[in-house]
Amino acid sequence: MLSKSLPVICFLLFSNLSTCLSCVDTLNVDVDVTGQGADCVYIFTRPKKMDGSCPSLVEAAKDLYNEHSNSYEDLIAYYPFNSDNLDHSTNSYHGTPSDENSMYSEDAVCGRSRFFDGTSKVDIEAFRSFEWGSAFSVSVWFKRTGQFGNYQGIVNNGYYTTGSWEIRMGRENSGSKLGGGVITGDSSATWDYNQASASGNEWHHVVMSYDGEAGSLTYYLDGVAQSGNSDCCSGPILVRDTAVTIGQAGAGKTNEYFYGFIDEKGFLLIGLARSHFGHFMQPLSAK
Ligand SMILES: [Ca+2]
Repeated sequence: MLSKSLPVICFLLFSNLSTCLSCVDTLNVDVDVTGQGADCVYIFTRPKKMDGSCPSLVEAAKDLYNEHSNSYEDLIAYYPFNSDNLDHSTNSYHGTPSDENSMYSEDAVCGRSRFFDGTSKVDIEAFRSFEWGSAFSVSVWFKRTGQFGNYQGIVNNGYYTTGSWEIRMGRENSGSKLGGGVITGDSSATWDYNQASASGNEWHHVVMSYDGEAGSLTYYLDGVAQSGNSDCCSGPILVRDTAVTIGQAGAGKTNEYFYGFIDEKGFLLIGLARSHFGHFMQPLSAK
Protein backbone atom coordinates (compact mmCIF):
# COMPACT_ATOMS: atom_id res chain seq x y z
CA MET A 1 0.00 0.00 0.00
CA LEU A 2 1.20 3.45 -0.77
CA SER A 3 1.10 5.76 2.18
CA LYS A 4 0.28 9.41 1.66
CA SER A 5 0.33 10.33 5.33
CA LEU A 6 3.83 11.75 5.34
CA PRO A 7 4.56 13.20 1.93
CA VAL A 8 8.10 13.62 0.84
CA ILE A 9 9.04 17.14 -0.03
CA CYS A 10 11.50 17.36 -2.86
CA PHE A 11 13.20 20.26 -4.53
CA LEU A 12 14.04 19.81 -8.16
CA LEU A 13 16.33 22.19 -9.89
CA PHE A 14 16.36 22.04 -13.64
CA SER A 15 19.18 24.07 -15.11
CA ASN A 16 17.73 23.51 -18.53
CA LEU A 17 14.00 22.94 -18.55
CA SER A 18 13.63 20.51 -21.38
CA THR A 19 9.87 20.25 -21.36
CA CYS A 20 7.31 22.74 -20.20
CA LEU A 21 4.71 20.02 -20.07
CA SER A 22 6.01 19.38 -16.57
CA CYS A 23 4.89 22.85 -15.51
CA VAL A 24 1.25 21.79 -15.63
CA ASP A 25 0.69 19.70 -12.56
CA THR A 26 3.35 21.04 -10.27
CA LEU A 27 3.64 24.13 -8.22
CA ASN A 28 6.45 25.96 -9.91
CA VAL A 29 8.30 29.02 -8.84
CA ASP A 30 10.47 31.13 -11.07
CA VAL A 31 13.52 31.56 -8.89
CA ASP A 32 16.54 33.14 -10.47
CA VAL A 33 19.10 31.01 -8.66
CA THR A 34 21.96 31.55 -11.05
CA GLY A 35 21.36 35.16 -11.88
CA GLN A 36 20.93 34.09 -15.49
CA GLY A 37 17.17 33.70 -15.25
CA ALA A 38 17.39 30.18 -16.61
CA ASP A 39 16.41 28.04 -13.64
CA CYS A 40 13.10 27.02 -12.14
CA VAL A 41 12.55 25.44 -8.72
CA TYR A 42 9.83 22.84 -8.39
CA ILE A 43 8.21 21.87 -5.12
CA PHE A 44 5.95 18.85 -5.01
CA THR A 45 5.03 15.85 -2.89
CA ARG A 46 5.28 12.17 -3.72
CA PRO A 47 3.94 9.20 -1.76
CA LYS A 48 6.35 6.96 0.10
CA LYS A 49 7.37 3.73 -1.52
CA MET A 50 5.95 0.40 -0.38
CA ASP A 51 8.90 -0.18 1.94
CA GLY A 52 8.25 3.14 3.64
CA SER A 53 11.27 4.88 2.18
CA CYS A 54 11.25 8.04 0.15
CA PRO A 55 11.79 7.86 -3.58
CA SER A 56 15.02 9.28 -4.86
CA LEU A 57 14.94 12.50 -6.81
CA VAL A 58 15.38 10.56 -10.04
CA GLU A 59 12.56 8.16 -9.16
CA ALA A 60 10.24 11.02 -8.24
CA ALA A 61 11.01 12.88 -11.44
CA LYS A 62 10.41 9.72 -13.46
CA ASP A 63 7.03 9.18 -11.79
CA LEU A 64 5.98 12.71 -12.62
CA TYR A 65 7.11 12.34 -16.20
CA ASN A 66 5.17 9.12 -16.61
CA GLU A 67 2.03 10.70 -15.21
CA HIS A 68 2.31 13.44 -17.78
CA SER A 69 3.05 11.06 -20.61
CA ASN A 70 -0.14 9.20 -19.84
CA SER A 71 -2.27 12.31 -19.56
CA TYR A 72 -1.07 13.65 -22.89
CA GLU A 73 -1.63 10.56 -24.96
CA ASP A 74 -3.81 12.57 -27.34
CA LEU A 75 -1.04 15.01 -28.08
CA ILE A 76 -0.37 15.38 -31.78
CA ALA A 77 2.64 17.64 -31.75
CA TYR A 78 4.54 19.87 -29.35
CA TYR A 79 6.99 22.60 -30.34
CA PRO A 80 8.79 24.17 -27.36
CA PHE A 81 10.92 26.31 -29.70
CA ASN A 82 13.70 26.38 -27.10
CA SER A 83 16.53 25.50 -29.45
CA ASP A 84 15.06 23.74 -32.48
CA ASN A 85 12.00 23.39 -34.72
CA LEU A 86 11.36 19.81 -33.74
CA ASP A 87 8.20 18.16 -32.48
CA HIS A 88 8.95 17.12 -28.91
CA SER A 89 5.96 14.80 -28.64
CA THR A 90 6.45 11.14 -29.45
CA ASN A 91 5.15 11.62 -32.99
CA SER A 92 8.15 13.39 -34.51
CA TYR A 93 6.21 15.73 -36.77
CA HIS A 94 9.29 17.87 -37.10
CA GLY A 95 9.26 21.33 -38.58
CA THR A 96 11.44 22.56 -41.42
CA PRO A 97 12.54 26.19 -41.07
CA SER A 98 12.76 28.49 -44.07
CA ASP A 99 15.64 30.42 -42.56
CA GLU A 100 19.13 28.98 -42.37
CA ASN A 101 19.76 30.01 -38.78
CA SER A 102 16.66 29.91 -36.61
CA MET A 103 16.72 32.55 -33.90
CA TYR A 104 15.71 31.75 -30.33
CA SER A 105 15.18 34.28 -27.60
CA GLU A 106 15.18 34.55 -23.82
CA ASP A 107 12.08 36.69 -24.27
CA ALA A 108 9.78 33.74 -23.75
CA VAL A 109 7.01 32.28 -21.61
CA CYS A 110 8.72 28.91 -21.17
CA GLY A 111 12.38 28.29 -21.76
CA ARG A 112 13.10 30.21 -24.93
CA SER A 113 10.88 31.31 -27.79
CA ARG A 114 11.46 31.41 -31.51
CA PHE A 115 11.82 34.75 -33.24
CA PHE A 116 10.17 35.21 -36.62
CA ASP A 117 11.64 38.13 -38.53
CA GLY A 118 8.90 38.71 -41.09
CA THR A 119 10.56 36.51 -43.70
CA SER A 120 10.88 33.21 -41.86
CA LYS A 121 8.46 30.37 -41.17
CA VAL A 122 8.37 26.74 -40.13
CA ASP A 123 6.56 24.17 -42.26
CA ILE A 124 5.57 20.71 -41.04
CA GLU A 125 5.11 18.64 -44.18
CA ALA A 126 4.12 15.55 -42.18
CA PHE A 127 0.66 17.06 -41.73
CA ARG A 128 -0.21 16.82 -45.42
CA SER A 129 -3.53 14.96 -45.77
CA PHE A 130 -3.70 14.66 -42.00
CA GLU A 131 -7.03 13.54 -40.59
CA TRP A 132 -7.74 16.14 -37.91
CA GLY A 133 -11.04 14.58 -36.94
CA SER A 134 -13.71 16.19 -34.78
CA ALA A 135 -11.72 16.86 -31.62
CA PHE A 136 -8.96 19.36 -32.06
CA SER A 137 -7.25 22.10 -30.11
CA VAL A 138 -4.36 24.37 -30.85
CA SER A 139 -2.56 26.44 -28.23
CA VAL A 140 0.03 29.09 -28.98
CA TRP A 141 1.71 32.01 -27.26
CA PHE A 142 2.81 34.93 -29.39
CA LYS A 143 4.23 38.42 -29.03
CA ARG A 144 3.97 40.53 -32.14
CA THR A 145 6.67 43.17 -32.17
CA GLY A 146 6.61 44.68 -35.63
CA GLN A 147 5.19 45.15 -39.12
CA PHE A 148 1.85 46.15 -37.62
CA GLY A 149 0.55 47.27 -41.01
CA ASN A 150 0.52 43.74 -42.40
CA TYR A 151 -1.75 40.75 -42.09
CA GLN A 152 0.15 37.95 -40.39
CA GLY A 153 -0.37 34.23 -40.03
CA ILE A 154 0.54 32.61 -36.71
CA VAL A 155 -0.27 28.92 -37.17
CA ASN A 156 -2.46 27.14 -39.70
CA ASN A 157 -2.65 24.36 -42.26
CA GLY A 158 -3.14 26.78 -45.13
CA TYR A 159 -4.51 30.24 -45.85
CA TYR A 160 -8.27 30.72 -45.57
CA THR A 161 -10.06 28.19 -47.81
CA THR A 162 -6.79 26.56 -48.87
CA GLY A 163 -6.41 25.08 -45.40
CA SER A 164 -8.93 23.96 -42.82
CA TRP A 165 -7.88 25.72 -39.62
CA GLU A 166 -5.92 28.83 -38.80
CA ILE A 167 -5.00 31.43 -36.22
CA ARG A 168 -3.94 34.74 -37.68
CA MET A 169 -3.68 38.48 -37.10
CA GLY A 170 -4.93 41.46 -39.06
CA ARG A 171 -3.51 44.90 -39.70
CA GLU A 172 -6.59 46.65 -38.30
CA ASN A 173 -6.50 48.54 -35.00
CA SER A 174 -2.74 49.02 -35.13
CA GLY A 175 -2.22 45.39 -35.98
CA SER A 176 -3.96 44.06 -32.88
CA LYS A 177 -6.81 42.24 -34.64
CA LEU A 178 -6.80 38.51 -34.02
CA GLY A 179 -8.98 35.65 -35.11
CA GLY A 180 -9.27 32.24 -36.65
CA GLY A 181 -11.47 29.25 -37.16
CA VAL A 182 -11.92 25.87 -38.79
CA ILE A 183 -13.35 24.54 -42.05
CA THR A 184 -15.73 21.59 -42.06
CA GLY A 185 -18.25 20.11 -44.46
CA ASP A 186 -20.85 22.65 -43.34
CA SER A 187 -18.57 25.66 -42.91
CA SER A 188 -16.37 26.81 -45.77
CA ALA A 189 -14.45 29.72 -44.22
CA THR A 190 -12.02 29.98 -41.32
CA TRP A 191 -12.75 33.44 -39.99
CA ASP A 192 -15.25 32.28 -37.37
CA TYR A 193 -13.62 34.51 -34.78
CA ASN A 194 -12.45 37.91 -36.02
CA GLN A 195 -13.00 40.47 -33.28
CA ALA A 196 -10.34 39.54 -30.75
CA SER A 197 -7.71 42.15 -29.94
CA ALA A 198 -4.13 41.33 -28.90
CA SER A 199 -1.97 44.35 -28.14
CA GLY A 200 1.46 44.61 -29.71
CA ASN A 201 4.74 44.04 -27.86
CA GLU A 202 3.07 41.88 -25.20
CA TRP A 203 2.74 38.13 -24.81
CA HIS A 204 -0.69 36.69 -25.53
CA HIS A 205 -2.10 33.20 -25.41
CA VAL A 206 -4.65 31.71 -27.78
CA VAL A 207 -6.43 28.41 -27.41
CA MET A 208 -8.82 27.42 -30.17
CA SER A 209 -10.71 24.22 -29.46
CA TYR A 210 -13.14 22.40 -31.71
CA ASP A 211 -15.66 19.74 -30.78
CA GLY A 212 -17.26 18.49 -33.98
CA GLU A 213 -19.66 16.16 -32.18
CA ALA A 214 -21.11 18.98 -30.11
CA GLY A 215 -20.81 21.45 -33.01
CA SER A 216 -18.82 23.87 -30.88
CA LEU A 217 -15.81 26.02 -31.67
CA THR A 218 -14.32 28.05 -28.81
CA TYR A 219 -11.59 30.64 -28.94
CA TYR A 220 -9.82 31.86 -25.82
CA LEU A 221 -7.49 34.85 -25.67
CA ASP A 222 -5.47 35.13 -22.46
CA GLY A 223 -7.94 32.83 -20.72
CA VAL A 224 -11.04 34.82 -21.77
CA ALA A 225 -13.65 33.26 -24.07
CA GLN A 226 -14.12 35.43 -27.15
CA SER A 227 -17.37 36.21 -28.96
CA GLY A 228 -17.72 34.69 -32.38
CA ASN A 229 -19.40 32.09 -34.53
CA SER A 230 -19.16 29.33 -31.95
CA ASP A 231 -21.79 27.14 -33.63
CA CYS A 232 -20.22 27.52 -37.07
CA CYS A 233 -19.35 23.94 -37.66
CA SER A 234 -19.88 20.29 -37.05
CA GLY A 235 -18.26 17.05 -38.12
CA PRO A 236 -14.60 16.51 -38.90
CA ILE A 237 -12.22 19.27 -39.91
CA LEU A 238 -11.54 18.91 -43.63
CA VAL A 239 -8.47 17.00 -44.76
CA ARG A 240 -6.11 19.11 -46.90
CA ASP A 241 -2.98 18.23 -48.82
CA THR A 242 -1.14 21.10 -47.16
CA ALA A 243 1.60 21.45 -44.58
CA VAL A 244 1.07 23.07 -41.21
CA THR A 245 2.79 26.44 -41.18
CA ILE A 246 3.96 28.40 -38.15
CA GLY A 247 4.91 32.05 -38.62
CA GLN A 248 3.24 32.75 -41.96
CA ALA A 249 -0.23 32.66 -43.55
CA GLY A 250 0.42 29.21 -44.99
CA ALA A 251 -0.21 27.43 -48.26
CA GLY A 252 -2.13 29.65 -50.65
CA LYS A 253 -0.24 32.80 -49.60
CA THR A 254 3.31 33.83 -50.33
CA ASN A 255 3.41 36.72 -47.87
CA GLU A 256 1.77 37.61 -44.53
CA TYR A 257 4.68 36.50 -42.39
CA PHE A 258 4.61 36.88 -38.64
CA TYR A 259 6.96 39.36 -36.99
CA GLY A 260 7.75 38.65 -33.35
CA PHE A 261 8.07 35.75 -30.97
CA ILE A 262 6.15 32.45 -30.81
CA ASP A 263 6.28 30.10 -27.84
CA GLU A 264 4.39 27.57 -25.74
CA LYS A 265 3.87 27.06 -22.06
CA GLY A 266 2.50 24.23 -20.04
CA PHE A 267 0.74 22.50 -22.89
CA LEU A 268 0.88 21.62 -26.48
CA LEU A 269 0.88 23.66 -29.59
CA ILE A 270 -1.22 21.29 -31.65
CA GLY A 271 -3.26 18.47 -30.23
CA LEU A 272 -6.28 16.28 -30.24
CA ALA A 273 -7.18 17.64 -26.90
CA ARG A 274 -10.91 17.86 -26.48
CA SER A 275 -10.72 15.53 -23.51
CA HIS A 276 -8.03 17.69 -21.96
CA PHE A 277 -9.68 21.01 -22.53
CA GLY A 278 -9.58 21.75 -18.80
CA HIS A 279 -5.82 21.81 -18.91
CA PHE A 280 -5.88 24.70 -21.32
CA MET A 281 -7.96 26.85 -19.06
CA GLN A 282 -5.75 26.72 -16.02
CA PRO A 283 -4.77 30.16 -14.77
CA LEU A 284 -2.45 31.79 -17.20
CA SER A 285 0.51 33.89 -16.23
CA ALA A 286 1.40 35.97 -19.23
CA LYS A 287 4.72 37.69 -19.02
CA1 LIG B 1 9.74 27.54 -25.29
